[in-house]
Amino acid sequence: MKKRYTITAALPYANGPIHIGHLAGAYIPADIYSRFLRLKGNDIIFVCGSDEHGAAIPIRAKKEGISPQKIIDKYHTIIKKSFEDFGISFDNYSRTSSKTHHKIASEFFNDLNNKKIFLEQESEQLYDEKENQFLADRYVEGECPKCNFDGAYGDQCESCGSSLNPTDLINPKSKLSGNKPSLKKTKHWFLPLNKFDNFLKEWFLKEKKEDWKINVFGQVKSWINEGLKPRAITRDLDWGIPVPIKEAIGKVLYVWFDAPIGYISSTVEWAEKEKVDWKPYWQDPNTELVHFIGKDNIVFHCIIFPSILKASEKYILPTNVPANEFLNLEGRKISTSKNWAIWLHEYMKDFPELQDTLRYVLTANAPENKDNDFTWKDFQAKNNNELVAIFGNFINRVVVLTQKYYEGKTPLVETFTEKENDLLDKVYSYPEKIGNSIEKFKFREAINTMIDLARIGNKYLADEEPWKVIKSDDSEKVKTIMNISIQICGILSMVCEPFLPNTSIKLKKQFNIKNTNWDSINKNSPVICEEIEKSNLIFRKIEDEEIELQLEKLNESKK
Ligand code: B3M
Ligand code: ZN
Repeated sequence: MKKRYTITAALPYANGPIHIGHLAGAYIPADIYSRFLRLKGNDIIFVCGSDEHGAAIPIRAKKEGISPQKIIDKYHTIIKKSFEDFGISFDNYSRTSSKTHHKIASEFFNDLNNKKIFLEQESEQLYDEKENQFLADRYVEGECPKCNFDGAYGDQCESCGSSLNPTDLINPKSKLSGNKPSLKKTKHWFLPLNKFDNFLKEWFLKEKKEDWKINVFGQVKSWINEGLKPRAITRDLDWGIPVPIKEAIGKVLYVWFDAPIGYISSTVEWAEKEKVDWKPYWQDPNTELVHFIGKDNIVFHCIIFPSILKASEKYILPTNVPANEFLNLEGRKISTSKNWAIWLHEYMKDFPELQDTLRYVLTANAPENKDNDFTWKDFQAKNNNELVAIFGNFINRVVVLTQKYYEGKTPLVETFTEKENDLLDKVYSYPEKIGNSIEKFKFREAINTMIDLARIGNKYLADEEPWKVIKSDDSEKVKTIMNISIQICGILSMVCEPFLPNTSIKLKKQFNIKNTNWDSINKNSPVICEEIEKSNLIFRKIEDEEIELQLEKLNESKK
């Protein structure tokens, strides 16, 4: 049955370029899911955009000695380009500095404020005497009171994922002056999460058990059970969306209040361009809303944003939040400040035609249920032993042999033996098998199943040895072998699309495949090529020297 889906991927902060951890955590899984659902003929919108508020931006601006506006313009452009390079198929990629977003976020605040949802409260907040500034969120770092990680931000510990208030930090330090902050009184607007306790217990704990990932469910459950406290949703900062009421002059909305609303603004922007109504995507209870994020964003997407949506009374709640764990790099935590990362724009310079290889490796090795490690050696091995030796080799043999024996045309076969029919049944069951894994957010399983299909094809050719049979003059047998092999290539060209979009384009062109629906290739309408195009290999081997170079580059940043 066709359904409507609103799919979102975390809005990256426009305070730096993006790296492989970002791709693996949210964007590749979201893209696989979106591409698959589109190919199944569903009505889907896949939205994202740059997160351009919050302390992260002015902090970076200060570091680079340019204005916050220049920072967001610079990184928004770089990030957007990286997503295009890696084939992330957003229907809209927006930015939270847009007029539309400022308007929609302000309306959200006003609506909830009019409904008297917020708590207004004076409290003592951390203040940097030297810089004359309150120290919100990332302006302050200290020890996490929950896990003792030294380097937790004022609003969040990236190590254990807890959401914090700046005053919770042990030994806080100003990121501006390095000084120990003092306390100063200021008024803020709070979202009383404690009052959403019943709602969250009802909506989350009761309804959501079965189909949510255990890593996500467990975290959220323990936060709800620990008891939630009010969270300030305004800040004393000079960068952000001004709080749209008179009593709050000089204050801005907390970035985590406005950023998730950015998903809605991005949808509105898309709908205006497409001249369609955005509302069904956010307000029709039949729509499935799915947020793809990294684990450090769980609390915001499973507790805070749903409470905001609930309070607004008009919006649907997420059906699922399939958050990933973290990807490490060569055994160490990826770190922007330590330059321990593989930046996508740099990868593109070194491997300009290997986007699908990176997508493949990051999916096959995705940190789906636990943190995982990316190593350059594994990257090379997966490319050479799986993409080249299995997938690419199979396709290439089929193309070359069909050219050689039948001038690129699929040989027609009248009847298949029982054994051959069994094999055909088996290979045609793969789209459904792969689809089932994708629907369950098991992308590793899905991509392994895809490679298994190529493995079956490869083994079939190796076992049947058409190059020997042809010499024995059994031309009917050779026709059958090549016909079946071409059918497997057809299935592969379709099922690889969510994972390897560039490869899929090449294969569909090569095998002259016009249909673009996941279910259009089946046993009753197999791929029969009139003309298989000769073409270059679809994958290429990665040499040891290329990997050495990458390792050297990475080790440079250790110094
Ligand atoms: N800007 C990403 C991060 O935590 C954050 C996500 C917003 S999603 C609404 O790096
Ligand atoms: Zn912690």
